[in-house]
Amino acid sequence: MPTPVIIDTDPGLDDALALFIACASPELDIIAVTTVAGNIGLWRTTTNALKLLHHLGRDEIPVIAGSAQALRRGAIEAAPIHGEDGLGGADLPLPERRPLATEASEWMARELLRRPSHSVRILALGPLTNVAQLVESRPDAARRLAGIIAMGGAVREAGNVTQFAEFNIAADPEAASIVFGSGIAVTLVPLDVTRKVLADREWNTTLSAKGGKVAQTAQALIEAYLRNFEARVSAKGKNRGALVQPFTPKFPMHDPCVVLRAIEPGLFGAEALALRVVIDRSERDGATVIDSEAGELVEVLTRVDSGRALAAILAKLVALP
Ligand SMILES: [Ca+2]
Repeated sequence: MPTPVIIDTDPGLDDALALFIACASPELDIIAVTTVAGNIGLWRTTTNALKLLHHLGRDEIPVIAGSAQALRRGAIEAAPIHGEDGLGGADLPLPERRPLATEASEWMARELLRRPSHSVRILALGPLTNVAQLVESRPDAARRLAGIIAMGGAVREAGNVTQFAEFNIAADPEAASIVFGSGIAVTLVPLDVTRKVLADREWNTTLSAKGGKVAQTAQALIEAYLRNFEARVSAKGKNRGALVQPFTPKFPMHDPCVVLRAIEPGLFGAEALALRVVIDRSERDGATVIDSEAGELVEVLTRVDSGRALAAILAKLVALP
C-alpha cells in the first residue's frame, strides 16, 4: 500500500524536482499539494504547483493554498535564487483548474480526521507555517499524523540565509518551533545532508540525454539555477574587483532529499537530537541549535550516501514521461 502524503511546498526550483520525483514514486500516494509563501509569494507558489502538476499529467491531485505570510512575523522575504517566477523562467502552461476553495491547514485537518489515524505523512518543503497552523488550530487532527519530514535547518554547519540560519526555518522560526514541540514525529532534513547531494552540469546532461519531457524541464530548471549562481558569483567578484576563479557550479538537491527519505530511508543516517529554534531576533535568529536542556527531540538526518542519492534522483526523473 502506498503511503498517503500531503506535499506542503513553496515551488521553487528544488521543490519542482521534489514534486517530479514524488510523482515518479509508486511508494507514495500524493493526496494533496498544499502551498505556502516562501521561495516566492503565495500566489506564485500556488500557480507554480498547478503548473507543475499539469506538466506531470497529474491534474487530479488537489492543490490547496495555505499561508501567505509567516505565523507571527508577516511577509516572508523571497529567495532570489529561484528567479522572478520561482521556476527560473520555465515556460509551463497554467491549467484551467483552480486551487480548492478552502485553506490548507483546514483541509489537512478534515482529511486527517477522515482517514485512519497515523496513516498520513506531511512532506514539508517550505517554511512550516501551514503545519504550525494545523498544530495550533486543530491539535486533535495534527496528532493523527504519521509524521512530518521537513527540509530545513543547519545543525552542525553554517546556514544559507545567514551564517546561522537556513531559509525555511529563518522564514518562519516560530512555526518551526511549534512543529518541533508538537509531539508529532518530525524528521528534519537539514543543509548538513542536502548540501552533499549536488548535481553538476555533467549529471544534468545525462538527465537530459536519458529522459523524456519532464526530465527536460528538470534539466532546464537546474541549468537556470547554475547560470544564476555563476552570474551572482561573477557579479560579487566584480564588485570586489577580484578575478573570479574558475569553478564548477552545483545544484543542491534540498527538497528532493525529503522525498528520498520517504521512499528510500536507507540512503540517510539519522540521529535523535534535542533541537531548539532560536526565535530571539538576534543575529542567530532562525538557527536550529542542539540544546539538551531546552531542545525538542527531533530525528535529524546527518549522513547521506550522495552517490546513491543522485543516482536515485536520476532514475526517478528519467522514468517520467
Ligand atoms: Ca522549498
